[in-house]
Amino acid sequence: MMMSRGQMGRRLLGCVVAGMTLVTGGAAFAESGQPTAWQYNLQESASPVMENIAWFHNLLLVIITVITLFVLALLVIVMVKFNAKANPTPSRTTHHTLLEVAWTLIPVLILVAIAVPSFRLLFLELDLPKADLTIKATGKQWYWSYSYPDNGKFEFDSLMASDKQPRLLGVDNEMVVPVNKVVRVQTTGADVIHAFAVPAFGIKIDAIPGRLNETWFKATKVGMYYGQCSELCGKDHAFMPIAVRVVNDQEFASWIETAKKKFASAPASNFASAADAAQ
Ligand SMILES: [Cu+2]
Repeated sequence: MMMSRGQMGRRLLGCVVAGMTLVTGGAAFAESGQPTAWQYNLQESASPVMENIAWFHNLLLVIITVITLFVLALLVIVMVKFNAKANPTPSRTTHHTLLEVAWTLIPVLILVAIAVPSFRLLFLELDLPKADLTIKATGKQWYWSYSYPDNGKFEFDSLMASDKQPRLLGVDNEMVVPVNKVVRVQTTGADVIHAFAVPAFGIKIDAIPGRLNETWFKATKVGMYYGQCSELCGKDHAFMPIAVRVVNDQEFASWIETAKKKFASAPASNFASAADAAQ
């Protein structure tokens, strides 16, 4: 049975909608806070910024899919209707004012429609709200050091632990933060440029020697969240993961007390001794 053009259009639209649902719903399968096997979508959001990034990503996915299908349809029409066999004597028409205005104006309007939420997202990421606590993350070859300047000023090193899961992401000392609190992360590099990135929080910021960068996140769910150094920084670049444990307020307070004692005697890590420890 032949399908009418309307039927075919509806069926095509059905396929697009089904595909979109699969892609956007795929996040539900991704385990929170870390990459999973066969993952093809973003990690599940665990901060307001990442929720906005995911929303913007899905919006762009819809827009580019519609544009791509529209262009594909035009190409197919041209190939079928206007090939030399089907259309032996081509029309010599040139210029169509309305059409030319339309294909200039419509893309401009699409870009403006994209720019508005894009700038809103940039401001959300870069305009730091009032922070509940500050953590300084220092990138070193090849591990991270975290200090808590407004919670007892202690500092500790966080090295990849090869016996811990998830593989290549587990560390000996995790960075610990309270849930639903605005955490200001200041980053710097002790030797070369590193980058502090945690996908579920939607943060990625360079850690540059001699400079203090800052970003923020508010973790909305307790749990473990993993990230990696995201700037090529030397031979063990792939082995300096970031592990963040999000806990409730009481757990955070008691962790602070333990950490103050545990890391009190630790000398402020200098490069040489830390490099020895990393061997
Ligand atoms: Cu690095």
